[in-house]
Amino acid sequence: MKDYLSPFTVMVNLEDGTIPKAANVQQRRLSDLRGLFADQLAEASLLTKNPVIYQVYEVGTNPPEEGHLLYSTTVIYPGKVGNEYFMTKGHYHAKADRAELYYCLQGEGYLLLQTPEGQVNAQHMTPGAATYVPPYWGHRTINSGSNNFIFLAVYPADAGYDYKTIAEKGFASIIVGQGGETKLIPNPRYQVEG
Ligand code: M6P
Ligand code: ZN
Repeated sequence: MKDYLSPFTVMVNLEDGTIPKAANVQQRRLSDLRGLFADQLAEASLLTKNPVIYQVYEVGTNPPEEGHLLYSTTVIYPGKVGNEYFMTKGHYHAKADRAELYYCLQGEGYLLLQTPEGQVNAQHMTPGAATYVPPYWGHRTINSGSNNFIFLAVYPADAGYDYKTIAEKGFASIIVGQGGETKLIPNPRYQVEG
């Protein structure tokens, strides 16, 4: 007889974005994002404090196999490195044709997307925004507000992570706060090829 996985429910705490029964909790400090911020002097100076940039609570009960989904909440704390807002590392999917859905629960920020050729797209997210990451787009989230930016993400269990491309080339654009305004500007450290 077929071995069916039993349906289940996991609660997301809507106050703080945590998933108390998460199988996987990942905390990322600035040292885990070393080299990703445009202002390397500001990054080096803040590394002495090494603040927590974000936490991910993943419901990991599903096997990482085609057909299953995984889901997680991410809480990005407010802050900046130089004038660039706190953000996630960002990744392409190891299986690049796998899509993803983001749903904003609290705060405000951007989902920054990029094709392998360097075409960039920024989606503003506020509570209630359901933003689709189509296949092949690399993605990173950025907290452009002054409170926690919290969202739920749902993705194919076999999507996997390619962090290397972003670590080597970066994103073509960055999101900064300058003079009370949030701006999408070219990334001075973006590596076009090689
Ligand atoms: C979302 C999902 C997760 C991802 C997390 C943090 O919750 O996309 O798969 O792990 O954001 O992003 P990153 O893995 O780029 O640090
Ligand atoms: Zn993803």
